[in-house]
Amino acid sequence: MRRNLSAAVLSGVLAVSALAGCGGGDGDSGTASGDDKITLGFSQVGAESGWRTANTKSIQESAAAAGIDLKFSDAQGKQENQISAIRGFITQGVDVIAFSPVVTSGWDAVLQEAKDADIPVILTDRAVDSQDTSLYKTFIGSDFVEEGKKAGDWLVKEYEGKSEPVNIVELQGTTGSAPANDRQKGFADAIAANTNFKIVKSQTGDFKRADGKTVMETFLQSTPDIDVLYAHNDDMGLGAIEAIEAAGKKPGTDIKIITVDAVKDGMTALADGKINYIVECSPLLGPQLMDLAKKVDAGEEIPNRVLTEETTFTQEQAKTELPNRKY
Ligand code: GYE
Repeated sequence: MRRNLSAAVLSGVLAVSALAGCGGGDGDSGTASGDDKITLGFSQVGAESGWRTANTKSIQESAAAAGIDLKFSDAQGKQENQISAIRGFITQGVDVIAFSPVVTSGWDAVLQEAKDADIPVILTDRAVDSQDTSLYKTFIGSDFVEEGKKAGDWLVKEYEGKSEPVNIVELQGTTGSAPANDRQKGFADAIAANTNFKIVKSQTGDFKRADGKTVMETFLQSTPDIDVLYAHNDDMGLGAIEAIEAAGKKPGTDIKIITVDAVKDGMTALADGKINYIVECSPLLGPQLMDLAKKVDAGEEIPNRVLTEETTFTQEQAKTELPNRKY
């Protein structure tokens, strides 16, 4: 945009921003080069799930709509790739860095490097365990403990008044990731008072459909009397459905299934009766992220936590919602 302005206007704008720059903080470094387009470096986890694909699309489309120059990097599920992507963004001198940390720990050093370079960082979707919260400006995303709790609350209601044993198997998300840790905790807390509920197996399926299938196969072989599957995302649940059907059982009936995300494929299985309940987790974080990036770049105050609003779906609700589902 700046390129279309006359030289006179341009120098005026530069003078103002130079003055503003005297106050320190996070002025738009792009301004100094005569281009006021914000450059946002974004390091994505990978493409492990339908949720992730929808999240990537949301970020790319919203950046284009907001006139933000997005440098997008796919870490293919590896923390070391994310760390080098962030270091690359620092070297390039982007205005803002955002990333979705694959795991919670091990970020202090690279976040300190970004801070030393005066580049604000926005955590997107997943949290880090850094004690020093000044290493990032804000965290935008869901409350994963709450999601796990909603899953557990539904199960408690489902078996209300019944005292027979309920054998639960759990497919965890990526080991060490915030959603896996928190969805496990929220669920365990919610069912804790029900002494007849037992989590008989709990293993990671890395948020992937293929892994959900293979891990469920081993669960079915070792544990004949599974009543419930709690999967930390739809994709693992959908993979597990294939394993359950191959074992001659009826998903949703012989084994009750609860998942998290509510992507279209999950909602379809829910409407078809193969899943019993889904806790929504919205991947559509792009518009809010662009808004926050602009504000942080302008040195404006932003809240240190931006929470995503979400709901839950029963089979009946899924039938109504499915035609409107955007992802
Ligand atoms: O639930 C899962 C994805 O971090 C909230 O990551 C995200 C999770 C999401 O792979 O499907």
